This record gives sequence, structure tokens and C-alpha cells, in this order.
Amino acid sequence: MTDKTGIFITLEGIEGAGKSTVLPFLTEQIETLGYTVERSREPGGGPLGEALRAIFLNPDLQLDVEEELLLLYAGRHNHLRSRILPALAAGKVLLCDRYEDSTIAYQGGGRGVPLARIAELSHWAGISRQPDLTFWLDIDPQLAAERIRDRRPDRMELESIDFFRRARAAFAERAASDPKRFCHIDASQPLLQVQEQLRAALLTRVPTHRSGNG
Ligand code: Z5A
Repeated sequence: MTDKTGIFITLEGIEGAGKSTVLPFLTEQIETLGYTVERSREPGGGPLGEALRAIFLNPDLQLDVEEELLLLYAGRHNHLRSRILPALAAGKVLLCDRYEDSTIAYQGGGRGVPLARIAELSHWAGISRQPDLTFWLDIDPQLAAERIRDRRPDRMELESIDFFRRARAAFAERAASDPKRFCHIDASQPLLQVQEQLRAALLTRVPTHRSGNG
């Protein structure tokens, strides 16, 4: 699973699945295995991506899916070269809240863009590195929506429940096609049980880091 040095781990799932909630716990658990963890997120991550994130999520803007994709891949290119690859080269674990699987799920599954078209754009943008391990926090969209109902919605959260059902189905398809990388987590369970699933999965999937220098 490790490339020359670091490990690239991502967290995926529909909004309200609990990704932000489990990030500190997951970080701690990975550190316990002896790694230095750098956390990041998408949209965002690099300086350009963070600037574009505000545009991407702005509920006052009406973007079409081509505009969404161009924003996402400009940010992803910048994220990859300025944060992800340097962190991996330094031997760290780069732990990222969302990455390209979210594009497959939301712009592909949710908005219906053919996956071949997304793959073409990804190739053109030079997205050369995929995660080594992806935790998919899976939850029913209705339950997820109830968890976040008191929050002011961002642009994507204004979408219908059917949109999130299609996104979930796209995550499921992706996970089934790559079981070696994807780890399914039942995110509908109480937090302690979600954490226990993550801890157990980490122990089986990530080796203890022994050299102590990364
Ligand atoms: N997007 C895209 O379209 N294409 C792309 O390529 C990429 C992204 C990369 C921004 O993502 C949006 O961009 C996202 C996809 C799109 N849009 N949507 N919709 P984001 O990651 O910044 O936003 P998010 O996914 O919407 O984050 P979120 O709503 O914060 O979800 P979360 O991090 O998974 O959930 P949470 O904040 O940790 O938890 C939500 C609530 O549930 C909170 O009150 C918790 O206390 C509670 N919670 C958490 N876990 C539990 C459990 N186990 N039991 C009970 N309650 C819980």
C-alpha cells in the first residue's frame, strides 16, 4: 500500500455522514501507528483550491456542471502539486476529506456527467495520484439530511434527496469496483461504533510505521 514513502488516505461519503466529526479521531489513530499526519480537504487543500472552494460552495451562484468541473480540477491540480505529493514524498500520511471519488459521485452520479468525460478531464489535468485507502462513510441520505437540518445550506446542500441518492449509488459502484482501496463504514451507527469500525479497519489495512521518521 505504501508507495516510496507516504500513504494517501481519503474520507468519502455524502454530506452529514460524519467525515468532519471523525477526522480528529482518525488522525490520532494513525499517529498511534507511528505516522506523521497532514490533513487536507477538497474542494480546497492548496491555496488556489481554497480560494475556489468559496466560489464552488457559494449558494448565491448558479454554476453549470462544466463550470463546477473546471473549478474542481483547477483546485485539484494545485492541491496535488502543492500539498499531496510533497507530503507523500516527506513520508507522511496525507489524510484528505474528499477527493476525486466525490467528483465521480456528485458530478458523475448526481449530475449525470459521463464518467469517461470526467476521466478525460482528470487525465488532462494531470491527476496522477489516487488514494491508497479510502474510507467510505455510508449513510442513508434521509438520515444524513436530518443530522444537518439546522445548518445554513451551501450550494451543493440545496440539492434534492434524489441527487444524494444518486451520489450514494455512485460511491457504492465505485467501492464495489475497487474493494482493495475502499473500506465500507456504516456511518448510520452511533459515533463510538463508527470510530470502532475505523480503528479496526486501520489496524488491518495500515502497517505500523517502525522507523519513526515520518
Ligand atoms: N463536492 C463535489 O460536488 N465534487 C467534488 O469533487 C468535491 C466536493 C471534492 C463540500 O464538501 C461539497 O462539495 C460537498 C460535495 C461537493 N457537498 N455536499 N453536499 P464538504 O466536505 O465541505 O461538505 P460536506 O460533505 O457537506 O460536509 P459535512 O456536511 O460537514 O458532512 P460531514 O463532514 O460528513 O458531517 P459532519 O459535519 O461530521 O456531521 C454532521 C452532523 O452529524 C454533526 O452535527 C455531527 O455532530 C453529527 N454526527 C456525526 N456523526 C454522527 C453519528 N455517528 N451519529 C450521530 N450524529 C453524528
